[in-house]
Amino acid sequence: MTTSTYQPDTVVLSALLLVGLVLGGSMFYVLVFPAKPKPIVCPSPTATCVDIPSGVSIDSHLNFASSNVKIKVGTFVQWKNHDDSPHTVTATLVPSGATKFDSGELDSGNTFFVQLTTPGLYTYHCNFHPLWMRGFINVTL
Ligand SMILES: [Cu+2]
Repeated sequence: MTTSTYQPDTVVLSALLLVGLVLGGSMFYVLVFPAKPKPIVCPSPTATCVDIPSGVSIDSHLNFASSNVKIKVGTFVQWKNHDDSPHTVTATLVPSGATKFDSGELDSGNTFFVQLTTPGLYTYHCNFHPLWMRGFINVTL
C-alpha cells in the first residue's frame, strides 16, 4: 500500500485561481473595451482644421480648405468631410523618416486627424479626385 505524498496546497491553488481570474478578467476587459484614439479639439492651439468643402467632388475649382497649412512639429491636423461624397486624405510625399498617412475612405461628416512629429514638407491628395484635391502641410520646428 502506498500513500501519495503529494498534497495539493489549497493556498497555492487559490493563488493560481486568483491569478487566472485576474488575467482572464483583464483580457476580457481589453477585448470588450478596446482603447480608442482620444478625440482632439479642433481648432485649438495644437490642432489645425482643414475642411473638405461641399461640392468638391464635382467642382474642380474647389480643394481642401485650406490646401496649404503651416503647423508646429508635434501638433495635429484634422480634416472634416463636409461634402456628401467620400474622399480620402492620402500622403503622397513625406519628409524622410516620417510615416505616410492615409485616412482611407472618409465618408460624409467624418473626420480624420494626424499628429506630425517630423518637420518638413508633406504633400497629400484625395485618391478619388487627385487632379484637383491636393494639399500641403509645412511642419516647422
Ligand atoms: Cu475627393
